[in-house]
Amino acid sequence: MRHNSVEGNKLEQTYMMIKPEIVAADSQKIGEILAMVQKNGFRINNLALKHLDKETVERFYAVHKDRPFFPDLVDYIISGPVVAIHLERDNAIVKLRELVGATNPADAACGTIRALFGEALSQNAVHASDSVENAKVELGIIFG
Ligand code: 3AN
Repeated sequence: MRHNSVEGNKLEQTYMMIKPEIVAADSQKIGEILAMVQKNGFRINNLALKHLDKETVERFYAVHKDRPFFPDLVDYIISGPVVAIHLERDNAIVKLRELVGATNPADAACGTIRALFGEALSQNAVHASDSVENAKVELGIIFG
């Protein structure tokens, strides 16, 4: 594990995904979200506009496969292109989850990405990995 100069702060990788409703809405929203990410000290290691296929999204959300919302979640993510982003900074997992806010935009803290851009629990603007291990799996699925 690499460490940066601040003791105790681990340099981590994470996966962020701007979801289809934002990409379809207008490109200004993508720019605003990327600016928030960069202002918060994240480095963009890889970024791509991708229209994911069903099999990839089913693997990506495999942890939710028995949940009632799984079919709708998969259909929604494949409904249009997403912006797939590989990010890096110290404590990236926690820092990005803070910046993104709670899963339900209605519960997301003021100024977070989901509070600003999310529309509903099922259309919450962005995805952010919830652990170092899951980030590694998700980055592998999306970027190979
Ligand atoms: P997070 O993205 O905050 O880690 P997860 O992993 O619990 O949240 O959920 C993955 C995605 O599934 C969420 N981003 C959300 O779009 C959707 N989701 C989660 N719970 C529900 C639910 N009860 N009804 C509909 N969609 C949900």
